[in-house]
This record gives sequence, C-alpha cells and structure tokens, in this order.
Amino acid sequence: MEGLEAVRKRPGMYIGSTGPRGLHHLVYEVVDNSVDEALAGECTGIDVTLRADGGLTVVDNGRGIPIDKHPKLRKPTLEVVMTVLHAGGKFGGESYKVSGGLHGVGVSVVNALSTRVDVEVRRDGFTWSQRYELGKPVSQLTKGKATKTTGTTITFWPDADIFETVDFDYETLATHLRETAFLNRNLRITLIDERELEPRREDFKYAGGIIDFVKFLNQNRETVNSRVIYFEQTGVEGEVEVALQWNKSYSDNTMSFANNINTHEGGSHLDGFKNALTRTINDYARRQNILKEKDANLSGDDIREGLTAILSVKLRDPQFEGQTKTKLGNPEMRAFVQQAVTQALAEYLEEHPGPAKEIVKKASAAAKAREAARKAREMTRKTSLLENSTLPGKLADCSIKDAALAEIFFVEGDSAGGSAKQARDRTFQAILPLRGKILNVERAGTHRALSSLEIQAMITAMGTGVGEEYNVDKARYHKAIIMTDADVDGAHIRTLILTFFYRYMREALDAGYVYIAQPPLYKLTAGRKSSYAYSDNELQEQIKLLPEGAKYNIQRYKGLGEMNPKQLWETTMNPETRTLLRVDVEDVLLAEQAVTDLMGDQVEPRREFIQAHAKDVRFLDI
Ligand code: 0RA
Repeated sequence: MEGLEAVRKRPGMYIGSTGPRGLHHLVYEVVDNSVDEALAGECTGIDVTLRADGGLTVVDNGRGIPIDKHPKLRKPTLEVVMTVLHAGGKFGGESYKVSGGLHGVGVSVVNALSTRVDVEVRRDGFTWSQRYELGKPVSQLTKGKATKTTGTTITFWPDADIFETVDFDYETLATHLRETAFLNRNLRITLIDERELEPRREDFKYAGGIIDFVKFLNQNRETVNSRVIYFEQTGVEGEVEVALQWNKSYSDNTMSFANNINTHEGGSHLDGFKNALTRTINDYARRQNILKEKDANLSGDDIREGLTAILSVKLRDPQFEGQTKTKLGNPEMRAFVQQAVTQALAEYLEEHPGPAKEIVKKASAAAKAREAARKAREMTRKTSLLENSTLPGKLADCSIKDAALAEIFFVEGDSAGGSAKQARDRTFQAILPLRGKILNVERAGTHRALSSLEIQAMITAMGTGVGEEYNVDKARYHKAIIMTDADVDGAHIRTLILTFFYRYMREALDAGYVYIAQPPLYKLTAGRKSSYAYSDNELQEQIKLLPEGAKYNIQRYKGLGEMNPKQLWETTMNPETRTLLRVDVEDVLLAEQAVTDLMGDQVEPRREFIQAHAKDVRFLDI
C-alpha cells in the first residue's frame, strides 16, 4: 500500500497545488467527509473554526469514524482512515458520496500534509481521541468520557514546509461553505473565525436549497420571472435538481454540480440541460406563434442570456474528466437530465404563460442584438481589410512572432502609453494605449460593447475573437499586462478592463494570460543611492536599513507619467526586475459576485462592497 511519504513528496498530485488553493483544499477534504454523512442522512450540522493558533477544526454530528478493529489491518478503523491513502470511504455504502477529481482523496492526505492532527470521535457511548504528527500516530487511540452524542472532530495544523502560505482566507472558505450549504438543503454549516479579537461567525443553512442559491445570485438584479423555477427527478441513473431564473443582464450564469462538486468544465449533465432548454423554449415559442414560420430558431446563447441556473445531479459512480477533473463524463446523465428538464420545463411554460412569454421575449431580443452585433463585426472586419491591416493603429506591436514569448501592455492614457513605448523592449513587448475609462461592458449589451473603439482595439490586438468565436490558440500574446496608475482612477480602469476579460475572454483568464503590472509606490533616495518600494511595508523596511541618522527623501509616485522611460523599464516592465500579478478566476462565484456588485446597475451593493473593502485601499487621491 502506498505510504503517506508519497503525498509529502508530491503534494500537487493529491491536492492540485501547494498554493492557497491547495491549502483550502485540505479544509474541503475534511468537510466533504462530514457532508458525506449528511448525504447519508446521518449528519445535520458542521462547525468550521479558524483557530487563533493557526489550526482549523471541523466538528460534525455524524456517526463518527468507526473505532473498532479493522478486520484486515488489525488496528482501529480510525487509524486506517487517517493513515492509509483512499481508505476514507464508507466501505461499500449505498449512499452518494462527494468524490472524484481532486475531491475524495481522503483525510489521510490532510494528515500527511499537517504538522499535527487531533481527532476526537464520539461513538458507542464514549469519546475517543488520538493525535498524529506529520501523518504518523503519536498516541494510542484513547477512550475518554462517556457521551450520548455521536460525531467527529478533526483539528489540523497545515505544514508550513509544504505550503506557500498557511493563512486560511475567511472569504474563500465562506464562499465555498455557503455553496455547500445551498447544495445540501437544511444542512447547517457554521464558520467561526477566532483569529481576530472579536470572533466572527456566520451560519449557512438554506431551507430552499438551490432555489435559495439562485435567489442569492440574483439578489441584486432585476428578474424576468419573479419566482424561481424549480424541479427535481429521481431515476435509476441518480437524481437531478434544477433551479432557474432569468434576470435583465446579458450574461449566462449557469453553474453545474455533480455530487456537490462544481463541474467548472461542464460535461454530460450540462449538455443534456442545455439541449433541453434550447429545444423546449423554441418549441413553446413556435406553438405560441411568437416565433413565426419564417424566423430562425433561437440559439442556446440567446436563450441563456441573463439566465441564472443551478443544475445539481447526484449519481453513484461519477466519472470526472478534463484538465482540472471537473467535467462529468458519465454518458447516461445526458439523456437522463435532458428528459427530466424537457418534461418539467414544458409543463412550467404551459402552466405559467405570463413569465413564459417574458422569457421568450428576452431571448428574441438577444437574438436580434446578436444578429446586429454579427453584422457590426463583419463590418469591422471588412473595413479593416480595406485598410490592409487588421491591427489597431494605436498598437505599437512587437517584432517577435512567437506568441508564447510576446507580451502586450494595456496602458492607461496616451502619455503613459508614450513613455511605455520608449521604455519597452520592442522585440517582445507591444503597447496598446487606451483612452481613459473604457466602456463598462457589464452595463452594456453585446452590440454596444463590440461597437466601442477601445474594446475593438483590444480584441483585434489580442487576435482571439470574443465570446463563442473565441479561440485561445489564436492569442497573439501569452501575457496581457494591464498597466494603470496606482490611484483610484487607475484601479477603476483596471476593473473595467478585467470586467471585459471576464465577460468576453474568460478563457484568457483561465489560461493564465492576464496580468497586472505592479508599478512602485515610492522612490526612496538617501545620498546618491535610491531604491523603489512597492508597498508601505517595503518602504518602512528600506528606511530601517538606512544607516542611523541618515537623511532621506521619499517620492510618492501617483502615476506612471511621473517616471521617466528608464525608471518605468527598471521598475515595472523589465522581466528581470519587475513583479507581475497573475489574475486567475480562483473562485468563479466570488469573482462573479464581485463583478456584479461593482459593475452592475444597482448602487447599494457597490456601496456595501466599497465599505467592506475600504481598509484594503492604499491611497485615495480625491
Ligand atoms: C468510515 C465509515 C463510516 C463513517 C466514516 C468513515 C466517517 C468519516 C468522517 C470524517 C469526518 N467525519 C466523518 N464521519 C464519518 C460509517 C460509519 C457507520 O457505518 O456507522
């Protein structure tokens, strides 16, 4: 049997990475075991506590990990679960399990990657406990006080020698645990943060399950069908549950899950859902004569414009495929989901003619806008062909043709653009100056977004096309670097550009092609020597390093324009000396919510977001 040393040697194989994502994966791994108990109908509550000492505790009221002697290995089953890879499962159980992909690797992996783990089991009338270090038991399983309750408590301290950071992020955990609670109706999950003087605490429990999930996602949007559409079906293949509600925005916000795992890459269940949705709504539109004989069918994209949907399936033996193991493979799920959705949705439309007509109207409007946008795109293609150059005039391109080595800087303003052009290494660095505040695509339809000159320039420069025609292989640069001033306006412009990438080129974000340049905030000069500081902390550190009593001067850079080309090159553009922040959609849900709150058409959530994050803002140049 494979030892836990293998896990310590190659942690990435088991938890994906040793960055923040891998660290949080440990928490999900432990919680998933408790959720399995809930799926088996044996657990109603889970507490997750971030401890002041850096550890994390998960408590559940499930059956408790068995403590009797394992028939083959002649030690307590608890010890087998904690120390043997892939032994965590309920042996031959009948219930659905959270497993597959990177999930379900077992608590033994958490044990292997922790300096210490304390386990307490309440079972068979007593409390039982055992302690582990670096995956190995350092105490016997000990019988303690009598108890009438059952359940498991696992506390672990992640190993700082393995992880880049061992600092758990409250928001990341809250988002994931909230999602888990939505997917398991009535399961209570409590998150407690004891690291602050004033402990923080949130309860997640939803009597409406995924209906509440859809309401949550749409809370700040104007809806088309005011009541969330919901249906479920059970068959030999498993269970399917769907909740849907259209809103007046332009994006598709469909999320799919299989056994509680977010299937980011989709799969058979999502294919079945989309097919059913497209066909059923077209059938209805024709039967009602809203779509005339001469009209073309509404496309899937038209129908899903403004849709918020949760598709959740449960099945006994899920097969996860794809790059990140988040694509459901099981072929039987396609027909199963398609049949269930077709039947229930057709029934809904017949019984609710009011909302049904609104939904069809929204899709028809989307179809018209899409047709107009297609014509506009064709026009831009034709005009640019006439000019004999497809690239925007403002682009100062690089000479290298290998996209993997090429970089493009999106620079705020023509003057900073000029400095950047002088500063750059023209062999591999291209510059595209953007004029001020580009269009907020979150508040504009596809047609208006694609008619904006600045947006067209970004698209043609990138070379990939957008939306359904997007092709990441055509990217002309593998680094798209957003370079804006270190002030509020700069932050706003950066958000606008990121919103554009998020809505129109999400694959570029997923491929890791999008970066944020980090210009210095200060220049510290003492005598003839000067250095740059990229944060307040760094500035204080550098001041401390100066000789006692030395005189020094601090220059605060408000904009890129205050640096000369040589300084701009040294501090921000030279790959040898610069720092870049890679933007990735760590958590699509978090990003989605942030983009909606910040860029959507309602004021209140934007105010709340800004108030909640105001302390993170470094400068306010108002
Ligand atoms: C193996 C078998 C059974 C439950 C568990 C493991 C179990 C593991 C964890 C991890 C965290 N909380 C947990 N709760 C239960 C089934 C036990 C039975 O049949 O009584």
